Amino acid sequence: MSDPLTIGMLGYRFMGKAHSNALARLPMFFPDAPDVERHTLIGRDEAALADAADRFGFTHTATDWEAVIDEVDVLYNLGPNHLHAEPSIAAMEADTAVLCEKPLAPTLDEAATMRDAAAKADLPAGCAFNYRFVPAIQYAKRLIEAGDLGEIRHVRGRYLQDWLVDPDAEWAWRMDADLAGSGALGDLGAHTIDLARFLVGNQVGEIERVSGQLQTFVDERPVYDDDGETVAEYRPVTVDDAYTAQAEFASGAVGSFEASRFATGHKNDHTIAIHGSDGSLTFSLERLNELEVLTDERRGYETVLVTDETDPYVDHWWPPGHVVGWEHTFVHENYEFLSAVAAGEAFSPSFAEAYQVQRILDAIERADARGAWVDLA
Ligand code: SOE
Repeated sequence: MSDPLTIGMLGYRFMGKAHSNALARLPMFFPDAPDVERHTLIGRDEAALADAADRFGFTHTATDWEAVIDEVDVLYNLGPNHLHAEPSIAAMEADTAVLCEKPLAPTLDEAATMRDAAAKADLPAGCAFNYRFVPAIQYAKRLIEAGDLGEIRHVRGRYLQDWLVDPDAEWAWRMDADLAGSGALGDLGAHTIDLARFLVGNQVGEIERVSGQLQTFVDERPVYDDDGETVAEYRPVTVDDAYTAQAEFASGAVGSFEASRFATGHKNDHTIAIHGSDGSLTFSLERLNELEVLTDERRGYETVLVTDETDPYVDHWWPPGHVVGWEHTFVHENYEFLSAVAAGEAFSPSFAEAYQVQRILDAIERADARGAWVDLA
């Protein structure tokens, strides 16, 4: 038996929990996944780190990522966006595979450096676009690639949340341009653009030009004292709260994309709709087991419950109709990524693919700044 792959994980909050849960689930549900050891959890606050390591099943903790990257086989980089480039590049230089959260980097230049380092290292370097691993999304890709929708004409994607509607909602790193790069555009739009490329890229080619509009509705936010009520200070919001963009694909297909943190009533509404000459489909994350499919012999959409044994990943879980959830996307993603690492094979979405997403995000920002379409071709 080969030694387990040792994991170093940078970050122990939301994404740390999601990926640790995935690692814990793998041996039970994906017995052919490589063995892994949750080795070192990395963060700054020692007390919080020790508590998280205990809950997430890590045997060691470290406050310095540089000391860890040589010691483990894989780095999970789940830190804020401004911490994506340096530890990921250093890990690859130390021959350590990397799974990095999205968007790849705050800026296009940093994303390019990460892409180049990955190409040089020739290791699996993956970007954690987890929504590719929803069974219904993979089922949709199969339909599109089998030609069931005919020639693809439209791709529409929106990612709507409402956690910033309240002007008293607390400031966070996601609202700072230096730490995050952009706001709704990078945090949410990156997922949509990646899904669009994943689903229809083989049919319609790359996005060749974009328009862009970015808007910030509340330009400063409170930071609260420990009591959670007294405002200690206000900090500026230097990123977008919402964006919209139009896109033209190489084939002439038309894209329209938007995201917001101010879409009252929408919690995590990531919807993608695709229309072709012979049919259409719509996926919505809040109903992630379903796909709305319209084919040319029908007058209306059919709701397909994508939970049959033959559907992607479903045979690892429950009988038909025993639905899966958001956390399962991370299990599937970790399964694919770790299998690629163990086999020494490439993983998709790679840093190179995530760089292409970043090019589009960057062009949308430039289009907004210029007030004109930007060419990418
Ligand atoms: C916050 O807006 C967030 O957690 C994103 O950062 C994730 O990528 C998305 O999946 C859910 O919303």
